[in-house]
Amino acid sequence: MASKTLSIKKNILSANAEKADETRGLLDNSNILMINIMSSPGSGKTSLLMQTISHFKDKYGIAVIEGDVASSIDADKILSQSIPAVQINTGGGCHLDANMVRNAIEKFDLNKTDIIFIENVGNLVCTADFDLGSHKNAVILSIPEGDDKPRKYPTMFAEADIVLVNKIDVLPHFDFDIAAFPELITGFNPSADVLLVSTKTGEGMDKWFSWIEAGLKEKIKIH
Ligand SMILES: Nc1nc2c(ncn2[C@@H]2O[C@H](COP(=O)(O)OP(=O)(O)O)[C@@H](O)[C@H]2O)c(=O)[nH]1
Ligand SMILES: [Mg+2]
Repeated sequence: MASKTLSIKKNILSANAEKADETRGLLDNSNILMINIMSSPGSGKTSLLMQTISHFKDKYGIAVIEGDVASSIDADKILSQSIPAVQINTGGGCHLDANMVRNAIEKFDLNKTDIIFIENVGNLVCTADFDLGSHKNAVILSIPEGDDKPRKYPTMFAEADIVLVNKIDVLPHFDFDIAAFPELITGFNPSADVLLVSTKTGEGMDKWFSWIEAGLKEKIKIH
């Protein structure tokens, strides 16, 4: 029975990976960078996106895919900045998959798009298992969640291209060992960048913006 379950999971993941690769090809042909943002609920994904859109919207074509179990609260926030946004409701599912993302992408005008951000469903468990066709994975951990989360949810942090430690403004109120944190991440994932940010005060956000622009340049060089 266990081996049957394993083989079904393998089939689902390989069909998903195929669709994700096809999507990456489509985006590469259109010179679009797609960034998948993952974290637990409340760590600051939508806040990060709102600041990022304000910073870049006059310079780049931005589109956003919002994933949540229910509601269109986050897509409505993005739409308030006059940016194209598609809300996906998983109806209980804990992650987005490559098919859902592809259907959402079809709704955007790709000729007017340079960057697509995905706000994945909030949790640190299952989102990282599913390739969505993105080029980069950004994982947010906020200070109140505690510095032990990478050890409890290692897959998420192992899949990250960048780890953003958000809510750095509230650091004095929590026992979060910020000095040891970059080394902890390096242990899981030597190539991940670690940035300390606050979407509230703007601290560190310039480095996040530079990281995005480096990703755009890297894409143009490759294709
Ligand atoms: N103090 C502080 N609060 C923040 C920061 N970023 C987000 N928040 C707050 O955290 C809560 C959840 O943020 P949200 O962006 O909705 O998180 P999401 O669920 O990951 O999309 C909101 O009340 C935000 O105002 C930050 O850098 N500092
Ligand atoms: Mg959100």
